[in-house]
Amino acid sequence: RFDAVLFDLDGVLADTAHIHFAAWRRLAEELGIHLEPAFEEKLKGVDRMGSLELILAHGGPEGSVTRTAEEKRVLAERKNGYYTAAIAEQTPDDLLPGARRVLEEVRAAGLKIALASASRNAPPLLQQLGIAPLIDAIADPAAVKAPKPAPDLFLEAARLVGAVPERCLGIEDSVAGIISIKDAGMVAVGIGDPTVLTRADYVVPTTEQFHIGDFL
Ligand code: B16
Ligand code: MG
Repeated sequence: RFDAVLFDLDGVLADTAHIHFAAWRRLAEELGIHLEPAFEEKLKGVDRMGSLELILAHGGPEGSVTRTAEEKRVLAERKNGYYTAAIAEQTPDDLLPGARRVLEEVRAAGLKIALASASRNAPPLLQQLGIAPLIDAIADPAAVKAPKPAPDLFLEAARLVGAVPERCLGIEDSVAGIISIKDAGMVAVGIGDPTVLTRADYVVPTTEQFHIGDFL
């Protein structure tokens, strides 16, 4: 029934949301903007410039409009420096429980594996986590027109492994990501809360509860 499984990264294979958030919080504080812990949820699955816009808007209505595109690029680059320094410390112990087993089971079942992450830092992070050899292709978010919730990144991931959308299973923890998968014409597995991930075809609470055998 399936030829490929397309994985999101943050929230599915690794728990990098809190690392992203710590980096954004540091930048925000430098700008005099306070981010309460609940803000972390708002940034999940949102790409880099989209996240910056949400944070600037949180600081006040003038935060975004008074800055030029170049100033915003510099701010996003500063946050990325904090983030890349932190992920350089990641090790295979930082994989989410079950992540490595899931990848190995999908491979053993003879299916292709592609990554569909909004993160431009995915390649070095996969190396740090020791799972790069288990992944056949990484869709480059810079190479697609529209970020999640558009279907582009998942369609690109499918294309890279030569699979048609109808025969792809997409796995995501964010609402935006589930919308991408469904609008790409794929079957969606949500990782998290079924009352939040309402468009997913199936939902499991954590990666640990996902078994490819249930879908074959
Ligand atoms: P970067 P995912 C997303 O990863 C994160 O959830 C989101 O918080 C982050 O802003 C985005 O990647 C872009 O990351 O700044 O490294 O390019 O869930 O799509 O794997
Ligand atoms: Mg995610």
